[in-house]
Amino acid sequence: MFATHAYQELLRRPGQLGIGLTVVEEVGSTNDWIKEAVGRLTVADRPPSVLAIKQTEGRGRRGRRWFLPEEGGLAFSFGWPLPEAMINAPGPATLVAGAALAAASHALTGAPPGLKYPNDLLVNGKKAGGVLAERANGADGRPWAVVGIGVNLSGVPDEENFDEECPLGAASVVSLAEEPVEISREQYLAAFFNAADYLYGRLAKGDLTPALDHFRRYDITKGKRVTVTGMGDPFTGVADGVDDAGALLVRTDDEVKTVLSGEVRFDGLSSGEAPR
Ligand code: BT5
Repeated sequence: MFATHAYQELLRRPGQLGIGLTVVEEVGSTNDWIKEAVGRLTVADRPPSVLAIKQTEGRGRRGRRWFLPEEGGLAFSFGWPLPEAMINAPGPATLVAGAALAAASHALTGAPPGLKYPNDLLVNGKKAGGVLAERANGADGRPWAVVGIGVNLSGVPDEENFDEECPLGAASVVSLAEEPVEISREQYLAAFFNAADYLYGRLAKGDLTPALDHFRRYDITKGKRVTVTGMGDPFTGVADGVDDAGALLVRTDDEVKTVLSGEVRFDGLSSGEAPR
């Protein structure tokens, strides 16, 4: 079970994100749950957040799937009202989630994880968590970011979940607790929201700097040869970090490209595989 009281005690106040968390026993996708909740809210309402004990239709990006381990996994989502200035470019809201994920993981395990642009959480080159950011409209028509996060705290999904369609197998999936570190869902969730609350608060004021600092600290994309798809013709180059707007810079033979959307993979790997 999830100890809501213990979790609330760990939340730093006066936070906004993560307060009033709803825990649901079973849900298709926590992102869909938040989308529905957001549809009833206005920008003045407290951002909703939800944790699923069991998630049956977990989604990854671009139609891929996310499997919540039977035990030792975490699947949660929250809504964040997009500030006026970000309505057309919600990308930074995604980057912030990755930064908070890395900060929470580092604080609780004592070991720095890696972030693969835009926000895969990696441990020893294997995937331990991911972020799915979407958009939804509130009751007043204002857009919200809907941010969903899956983390393998101490368990990994069954190998039988992975097949040809979903190729990332046991060899490239990892739990945060590779070392025997006990991290509870309550601890992790509170650490995440404490970091996220600060970073999103700054972003709401137009300041992406603290999130960029975090991202750059854990960025393992920089310096790697990458192929970018989903932005017109695929192209290959060397990742050169994120710019001040949170876009990935990729140096090709003749120019520096700015990647704000699209799929980035390390060369030599097929889509969905984690880097080595
Ligand atoms: C992601 O997608 O990494 C985003 C995952 C977001 C999941 C959360 S859970 C709560 C919320 N509600 C939802 O419905 N979703 C969000 P992507 O980069 O597309 O990676 C998907 C790939 O990760 C798939 O191809 C799988 O092979 C692999 N995968 C699935 N489950 C995994 C797991 N538990 N650990 C590591 N890799 C996994």
